[in-house]
Amino acid sequence: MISLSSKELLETSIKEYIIPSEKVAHVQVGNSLEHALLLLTRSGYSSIPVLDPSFRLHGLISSRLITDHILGLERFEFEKLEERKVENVMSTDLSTISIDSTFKEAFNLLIDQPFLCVVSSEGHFDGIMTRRVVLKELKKHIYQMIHSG
Ligand code: 4BW
Repeated sequence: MISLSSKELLETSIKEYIIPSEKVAHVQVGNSLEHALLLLTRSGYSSIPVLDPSFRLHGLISSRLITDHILGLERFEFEKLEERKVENVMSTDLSTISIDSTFKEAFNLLIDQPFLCVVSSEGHFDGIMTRRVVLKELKKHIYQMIHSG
């Protein structure tokens, strides 16, 4: 196996590490909060992308954002789950990377976020890069350094 130096690893493209869009659980613009909550619960993920039919990224929706939104003064207003759409509640404040980004760029951003959306310059959603993938690669790299040193 070819062993990369730490500098080489940081400069590696993220291309081979991304989870492709077809494997990413997501909701579509226009979906109700109820649909999003069902998908979040079934998939087990706490936050997922909101896309349109052309696979353009609009934001992220999470169980936390949904429960906060339906929380009334003394009760959960469950009727809002059916009435409201994901685009009214999703977060749009997100950092994205491109498929040509380096491991180093992703690594820095993944310190504060569990995953990053990979988006092309035309706004097409290509997939996600997760913290887990980065940790796995770092673990492999550290073990290789220990065993070669
Ligand atoms: O259903 C799950 N399957 C597996 N294999 N692992 C899971 C699952 N749910 C959670 N996990 C684990 C992962 O290690 O818990 C971590 C935190 O999950 P999260 O954030 O809070 O739901 C997971 O870490 P990760 O793989 O580094 O993923 C980071 C975040 O990326 C997840 C989730 O918001 C998003 N994500 C990951 N894979 C996804 C996805 N979103 C949609 N579709 C996917 N395939």
